[in-house]
Amino acid sequence: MSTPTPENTFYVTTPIYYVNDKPHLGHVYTTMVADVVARYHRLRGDDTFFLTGVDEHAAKVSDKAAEHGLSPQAWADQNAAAFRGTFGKLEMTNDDFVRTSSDRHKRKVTEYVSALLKSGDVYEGEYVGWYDAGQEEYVPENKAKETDYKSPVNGKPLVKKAEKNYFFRLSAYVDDLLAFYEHRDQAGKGYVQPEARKNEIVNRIKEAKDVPISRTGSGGWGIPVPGDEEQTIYVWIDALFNYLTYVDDDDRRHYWESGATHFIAKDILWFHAAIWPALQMALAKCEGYEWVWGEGVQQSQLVYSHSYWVSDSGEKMSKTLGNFLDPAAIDNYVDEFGLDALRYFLATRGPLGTTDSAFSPDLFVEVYNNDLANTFGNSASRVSNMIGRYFDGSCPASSSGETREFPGVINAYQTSMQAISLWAAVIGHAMEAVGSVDSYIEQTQPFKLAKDPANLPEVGTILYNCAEALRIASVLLWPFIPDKCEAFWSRIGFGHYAEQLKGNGRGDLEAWVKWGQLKPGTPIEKGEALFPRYQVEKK
Ligand code: ME8
Repeated sequence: MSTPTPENTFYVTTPIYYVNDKPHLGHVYTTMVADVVARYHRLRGDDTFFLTGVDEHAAKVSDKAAEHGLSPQAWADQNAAAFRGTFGKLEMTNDDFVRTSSDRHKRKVTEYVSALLKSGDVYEGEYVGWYDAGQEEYVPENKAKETDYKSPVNGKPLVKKAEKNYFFRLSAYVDDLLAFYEHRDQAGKGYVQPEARKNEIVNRIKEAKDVPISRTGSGGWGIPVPGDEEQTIYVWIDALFNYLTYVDDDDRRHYWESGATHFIAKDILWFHAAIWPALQMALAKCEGYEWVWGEGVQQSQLVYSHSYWVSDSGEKMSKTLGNFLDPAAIDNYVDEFGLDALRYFLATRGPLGTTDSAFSPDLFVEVYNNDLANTFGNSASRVSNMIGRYFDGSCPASSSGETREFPGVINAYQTSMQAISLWAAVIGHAMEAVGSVDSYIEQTQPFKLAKDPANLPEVGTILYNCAEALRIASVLLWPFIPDKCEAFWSRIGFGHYAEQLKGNGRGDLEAWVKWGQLKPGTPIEKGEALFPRYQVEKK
């Protein structure tokens, strides 16, 4: 095996989701995007690790558990199973599944916080704030001012209260964070993507103060501050460390060292853009943890922060608003159109950039018919039908022996995938190879030529070229629509691609997109339409 380098090792993560409730489209979306990217890297042959999971120690989890008369752990178990189940059904290829209540995670977080206490970057202090006694919570200064220092819930005066707390010395890392951002910008690979989100973060970093990282009164739900059982580590600090706890062992540490790609949405950018790298810098100063902030991390770690799925009326889909597509609604789409159609739609029409996307059922059908049924699905049927009719279902040979490589398409696809421009990769490039098959058929008219048996060698050349171009396109499309590509491969004698990729195995994209691998004489099965056209009922 080759030596791991940041170039051929890839680590991709999603946020770990709160288990106060079941998953919804927003969670499925981020995990799906990470899955497409992870599959692409495995297809290239990269040593890839894809991590997703759940965040359990939040107060809203124990509150919800109490409402249901369950222990926080029992409630977390139930919802963690729902997340795992949904991701499993959607064939996400995560290599592990984080649970923050696992022994592994708790043990490591305790070790990290102990080291930070020792180095002094976590210290004991006093938190002073406006306390709402009825709600048993602090109200931030700006909120308190808005309500004239009265409880927003019961109107009683808020009281100024001081409480023992542990703090993370974020203010000591302001200069290092700014230098890190600068360094990455100069190297042309910004830490925060898309670039447009960076400025607001940099301005906020300049003002950063130390942050409280513990709380009391969690009723034992959470990880205790080492040496102080009364205090629990704040859920966000516990959660951010997941990216490290699950790869902090001899077999997996090289993934961390290659620099993670963290997918998140804009709601949680501050934690990932400022607190997370500062925690890494602080930990790396502690004995035995230098590797946490090594070269590969400094050069390659990045946070990709996408926008929101919103409802038709433009509101963010969320658990609290209850306006999300829940697992049952997601299942309906999968039953009606197939899993690949959902994957394709989310990956190409989702809010990956800086604008929100509305989930519209009409657009879903339109995209399904235009992008999948009428292109890849239709071309695959046409070509295999003609091979069936004129060559008895046996792959013809190219009599001209011409080579029709697609270097432009393939390079552009690779560049787009590396830049996480999924839309450009698939619609701009991979589908271009499919489109070229359609226009080539229109130009050469094999169905007309075939009327004269003397033309069969020429028809054979045309159909060979078509089938081979579709095979190459299917390799590029696999991260997006894996099931249909695998079905297509098994029909054209390339079932071994699927075998090789099974169980998160690695492919060989460069070799697989080379022209001329389809073997004349191979039986080509017609099979059913890969994406049958969806008839919209007339109103
Ligand atoms: O924030 N559109 O968990 P969470 C797009 N536990 N993506 C959405 C979305 C929407 N409408 N709604 C949610 C937490 N998401 C913490 C994270 S990480 C160390 C701790 C996705 O359950 C998106 O990825 O609230 C967002 O960042 C995440 O779910 C928030 O999930």
